[in-house]
Amino acid sequence: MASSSLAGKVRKQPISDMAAFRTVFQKSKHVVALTGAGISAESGIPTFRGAGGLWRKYNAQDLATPGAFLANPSLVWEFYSYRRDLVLSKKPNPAHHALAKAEAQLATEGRRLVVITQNIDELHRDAGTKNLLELHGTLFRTRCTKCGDIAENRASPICPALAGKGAPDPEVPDARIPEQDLPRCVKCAGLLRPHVVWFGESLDPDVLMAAQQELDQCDLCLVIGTSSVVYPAAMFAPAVADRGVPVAEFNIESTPGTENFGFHFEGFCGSTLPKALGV
Ligand code: BJW
Ligand code: ZN
Repeated sequence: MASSSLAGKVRKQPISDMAAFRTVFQKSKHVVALTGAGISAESGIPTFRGAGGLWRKYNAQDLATPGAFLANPSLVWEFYSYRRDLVLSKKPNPAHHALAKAEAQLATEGRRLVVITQNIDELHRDAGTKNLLELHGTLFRTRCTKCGDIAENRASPICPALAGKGAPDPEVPDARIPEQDLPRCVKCAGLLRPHVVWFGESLDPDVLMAAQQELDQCDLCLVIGTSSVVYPAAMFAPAVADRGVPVAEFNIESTPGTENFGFHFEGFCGSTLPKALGV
């Protein structure tokens, strides 16, 4: 294993030895898989950053803020309405299935695999993952901005005014839907918003605590398809590595987290992950 000096610390370069990883995996009793947008890329869902991260002329991360919703709820609803419809037409891919199969297989041996995802597309659930923590919420729940009611919602369109709206092409004009015609609460008629976690908002403390417990107890961590730049998720795997637990990254490129991890498997996770998990 090669070493490098970085900011005064001697770091080992991650290795991509699948046989060595398999040995670690077979001995592990409690595996945490931390996933991001890259795991759904092969299902046809754009990632948040990079080439797929533009919707019309906007960066996805500029729309995923409470300020953007306050300033222009119509625009933000168009963005989420588009993504809801897109996701409803997509299916889990071999990487989602590999995690679900591995979870079921490990369970028969008294071992545990849990998925902690930053994704809001529910594709892990669709693949059959049971041990699932969704850090950033889901596209298919709404929350009332007035009374706080949280409700499941898979309607397409979510309201008549959003029918046919939300096209991603840069030349499409914003729909400028009046607020009273946007999704409204059935209990109090307040304006609904997607029940997701935007920048500057706190994560659900119960979900965060449950994730922390899994991370504290795991003896192997997989980091799959995330750019590892959004906190608090970005600090989870480095903290696990700091306590000497093996961490394996699956990504098409290096990330700011890579140098912290023992294994790095470069490539499409729909190919690398099933091999790594032997499913
Ligand atoms: C493949 C592949 C293939 C492609 N196979 N791989 C500490 C320091 C600095 C800042 C902060 C900090 N703590 C908090 C902050 C502020 C902020 C933050 O992190 N900012 C950073 C950007 C600097 N965090 C927050 O505000 C969080 N709240 C919080 O911490 O509250 C307390 C607090 C607030 C403020 C200050 C301090 C404390 C909330 C974060 C919520 C993030 N929400 C979003 C939107 C959700 C709804 C929606 O989707 O619309 O979540 S942002 C967006 O990023 C989304 C994603 O879940 C998240 C992570 O993105 P992800 O999944 O990594 O996707 P990409 O696109 O970035 O990467 C894809 C990867 O896949 C790439 O690496 C590709 O290479 C790879 N890939 N195809 C394998 N086939
Ligand atoms: Zn309400």
